[in-house]
Amino acid sequence: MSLDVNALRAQFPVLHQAVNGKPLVYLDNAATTQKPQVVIDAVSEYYRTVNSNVHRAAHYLSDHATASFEAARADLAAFINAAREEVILTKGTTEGINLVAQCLGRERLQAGDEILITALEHHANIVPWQQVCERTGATLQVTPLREDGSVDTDAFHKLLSERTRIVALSQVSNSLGSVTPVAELVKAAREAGAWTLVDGAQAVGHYPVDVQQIGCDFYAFSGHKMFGPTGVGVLFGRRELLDAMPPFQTGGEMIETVSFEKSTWNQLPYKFEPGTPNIAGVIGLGAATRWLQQQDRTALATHEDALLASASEQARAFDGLKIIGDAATKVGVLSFLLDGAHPADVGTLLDQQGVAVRTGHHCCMPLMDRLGIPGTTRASFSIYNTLEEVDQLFQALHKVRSFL
Ligand code: C6P
Repeated sequence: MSLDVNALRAQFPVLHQAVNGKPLVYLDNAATTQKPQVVIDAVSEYYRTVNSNVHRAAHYLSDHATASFEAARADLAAFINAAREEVILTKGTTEGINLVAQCLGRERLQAGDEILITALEHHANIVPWQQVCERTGATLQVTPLREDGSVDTDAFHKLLSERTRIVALSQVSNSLGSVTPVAELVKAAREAGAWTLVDGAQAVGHYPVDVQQIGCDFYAFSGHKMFGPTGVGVLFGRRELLDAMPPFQTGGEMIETVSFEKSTWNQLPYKFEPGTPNIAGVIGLGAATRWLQQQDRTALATHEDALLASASEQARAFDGLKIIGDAATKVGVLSFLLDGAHPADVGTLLDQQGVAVRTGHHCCMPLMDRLGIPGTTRASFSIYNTLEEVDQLFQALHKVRSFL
């Protein structure tokens, strides 16, 4: 069944506006996706009807808020095929990775150990591991990319050794769109005896994710990249590992008992959820999850593939445009450079025509260094974008070229 994109777009209020006097063409979906009305309603409904704290239920409102909050966790668990107590509610991908780096990396690694990442990682999947290395004496190994911007899996297998204790990989690159075969690499890493973390920030909004099928120990993602609110996300972790790890932050909620002499920790997942959580955000993310599950995911993926195929074809035919990252398997992202133009200027001139893109290093400075470029202009697509919008991007780019 083909997708009714207009019916889908009608559910996203923010898309229906003019920007700089032009209809908005929102192509910055890798930074954050827009929110459907059901998510906006779920957040405002919580504040309008049951606002109260969770897990402290001595009254009706708190009971209801707790039920909605925990229902969201159950939906998120089903969404990625995990057990409920393995779903830690976080602020987002960044916090999830920091949690693992701090509670596993810093605790268990020592000099001589290695952490293996790839050259296309976002800063969120580099800097926390660098910190682990600084504190423990471990070293960071970086898998290079092939010419087309995909992870060089042969090099990965060569870098993997008995010294590798942690492997941390993005499933989808935010700056190039390359898809990494994480299940294959995770399997090899586990056979080598390493713990594995997958950064799913750019994957969850594009296709179904099954952490059992990937086989990873940890999987981190952000709600705002899958049509949910900002400031909320998930860290999936294998129960036995989470059980064995010390807490991340301490305070209320995450304890079982506290005395002035000693404290003991709450059961999973609460051991890793100190303080009052982002209750409205979690409830909104639950609504986003249910909404996404109700869509025809195959039709959405086919539509997104068509958007990227059209964008790539027009990019290849565009004089003076160089695509940065042309891997055979890509989702959602067209990164490029225009001859003689700085990406920031291209972004500004596109914005003047109502086209929203991101420019710069996309929080991947080491990758840009390796590519020898200051950054790119990045158009990133989502399910509600249309083929006409892809055409509008290129019409706007023709104007940009004539201005420059
Ligand atoms: N990338 C982008 O424009 P947070 O900020 O915690 O929700 O997500 C961090 C993050 C981690 N990994 C990857 C692969 C990401 O793409 C991101 C966020 C955005 O590309 C904002 S920098």
